[in-house]
Amino acid sequence: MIEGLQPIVDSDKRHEFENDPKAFIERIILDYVATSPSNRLESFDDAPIFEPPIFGYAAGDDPVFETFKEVVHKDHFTPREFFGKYLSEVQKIANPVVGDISVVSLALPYNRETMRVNALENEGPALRWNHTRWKGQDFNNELVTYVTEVLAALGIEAVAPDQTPFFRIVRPPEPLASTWSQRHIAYAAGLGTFSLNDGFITTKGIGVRCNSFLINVKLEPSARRYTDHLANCSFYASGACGACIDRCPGAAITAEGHDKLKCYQVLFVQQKPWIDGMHGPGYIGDYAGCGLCQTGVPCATRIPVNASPRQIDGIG
Ligand code: B12
Ligand code: SF4
Ligand code: SF4
Repeated sequence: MIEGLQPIVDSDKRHEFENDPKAFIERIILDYVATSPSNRLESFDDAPIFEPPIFGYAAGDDPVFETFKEVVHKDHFTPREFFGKYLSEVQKIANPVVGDISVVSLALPYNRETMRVNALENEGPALRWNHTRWKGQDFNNELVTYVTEVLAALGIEAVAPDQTPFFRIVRPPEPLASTWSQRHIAYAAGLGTFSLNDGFITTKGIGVRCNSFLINVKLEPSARRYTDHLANCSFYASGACGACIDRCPGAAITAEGHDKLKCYQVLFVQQKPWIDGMHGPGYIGDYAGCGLCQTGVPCATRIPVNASPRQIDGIG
């Protein structure tokens, strides 16, 4: 706990947390995902947006976070940098003494029917995928806010980096990136690897959205059960596949990888007619959401069989 904070504590819940912090965190998140009306597609029979998430953990001082300044962006924060900045600039604690920090990462699988209907599309996203993109991210934001508030009420400091003013998406003309890349965080926390199309493949597949928060408590890190950052993709693991190349309506994916600028053009220009109502009413958000490379592909809902994840802990 941070020096100088005055928690208002529910002692039973605090005890439950101290007894098994991971079990407590997972329980409150799974309950929220199961019961929150915000995790519902109200235009689609109130179906859940997300299935129950999977969880991964990383130590805040894992050296892999330093490497993200090179492989993501020079301004990408380490967990310790973020926590320190949050405590001093948001909580206004002078010279905070921060002890152990852990990273909690979640991957929330899309509802199976959403995956099915988007797989039937070839030029732009299904309406249900579009609602999932925007309402799903609203839910993700609400979820981490809820979790950090529950923890704060127990006197445990926690923060979701992408909900702070320090989070920033880096946009063109700079290469697209951010100061807290959820997929790199998920990689560090053992949840999966990247792929030919840059998408993140977990044991629940590539059809997931990622989320994370930091907590001022030591938690046992998860093993990284892969040899490198591309191991879950068949294209790199065995030379097979490449199915996402044909799925992309904008030729943004080739054997050389994912062209982010082309993808950005598809989202904001090529698929604008979807937002303008040319493919039926009801599309919402700043862009329609595409995701064709994440549906109708062998990695959509699992690690594909001919990828070769192996148990090598701590490599990365
Ligand atoms: C900017 C952004 C975009 C940009 C750029 C995407 C990109 N590849 O970075 C654009 C507009 C193109 C985009 C498109 C989409 N996005 Co987007 N986007 C983001 C955002 C806001 C930041 C991403 C970021 O920081 N990228 C950093 C760069 C550097 O990542 P990168 O180039 O992929 O990283 C490579 C290097 O690091 C390299 N590498 C080299 N050496 C090493 C060594 C190591 C150890 C490692 C780990 C890596 C590595 O490997 C990586 C893969 O090639 C995140 C939200 C967030 N806060 O994270 C969502 C996010 C990435 N988007 C998401 C989604 C779903 C989409 C879309 C489907 C649209 C939609 N419906 O939302 C498409 C899919 C595009 C695709 N094929 O991946 C999801 C991804 C889910 C998943 N399973 O992968 C995220 C995580 C949002 C979320 N909360 O879940 N997005
Ligand atoms: S469709 Fe195939 S090549 Fe593309 S990301 Fe998935 S496993 Fe890799
Ligand atoms: S999100 Fe759409 S445009 Fe972008 S790479 Fe995937 S299929 Fe192509």
